[in-house]
Amino acid sequence: MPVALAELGLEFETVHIDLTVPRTKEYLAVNPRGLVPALSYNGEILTESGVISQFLVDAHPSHLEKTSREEGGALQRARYNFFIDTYISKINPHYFASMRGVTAEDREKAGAELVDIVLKEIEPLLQNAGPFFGGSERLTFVEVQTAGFVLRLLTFPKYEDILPKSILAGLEQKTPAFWKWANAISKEKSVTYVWNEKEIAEATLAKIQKTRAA
Ligand SMILES: N[C@@H](CCC(=O)N[C@@H](CS)C(=O)NCC(=O)O)C(=O)O
Repeated sequence: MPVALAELGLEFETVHIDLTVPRTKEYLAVNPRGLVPALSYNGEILTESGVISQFLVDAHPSHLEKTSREEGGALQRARYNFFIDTYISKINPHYFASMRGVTAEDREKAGAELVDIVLKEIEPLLQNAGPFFGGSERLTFVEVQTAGFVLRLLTFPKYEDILPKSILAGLEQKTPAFWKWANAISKEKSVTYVWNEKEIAEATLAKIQKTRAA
């Protein structure tokens, strides 16, 4: 969602929610699931980051994605959605598995599987990236929906306790198109402006250590 807001040049006000304590009654009235993000748009409350981004991109036609009525729009949207679905349904389960592994060995094994899945499922879809999806020079809706995961995948192996370091070497060697695409994403201002690496890494490690201990 932050990437969509930045790419669309929309003004917004941020309200921070402390996730280390139970949600307040006020926040549960905004999102009964208690999760962030939520967006208030002209008084309408929207939740679920993917849904919010799709709404913003639909409400503000831009370089990010064609409308379905534009020439080539329906097909472009199908290609974009296929990639996003592939990333979320095929890659993310392995990404989470390689964080949750109880021993370093479990995490190494899941990390190697993750690299193999990127090679099988994602690498073929990025052959014409330029540097972004489908040969685009600017971010597209594909990167809007996947950048947060990609940034985490490139960053967390730097903290050996979160993800194994071998993931980075594996991706660089085995999946050059993914590597180029992911690194291009990680240099974009619209992606990094909300990225506080240390804070996010520490919060993720604390959460994952609880899961590993459970
Ligand atoms: N599917 C939701 C997931 C949102 C989500 O898990 N948000 C995390 C922060 S990144 C959260 O609110 N965690 C608080 C909690 O689980 O109590 C979305 O994409 O919006």
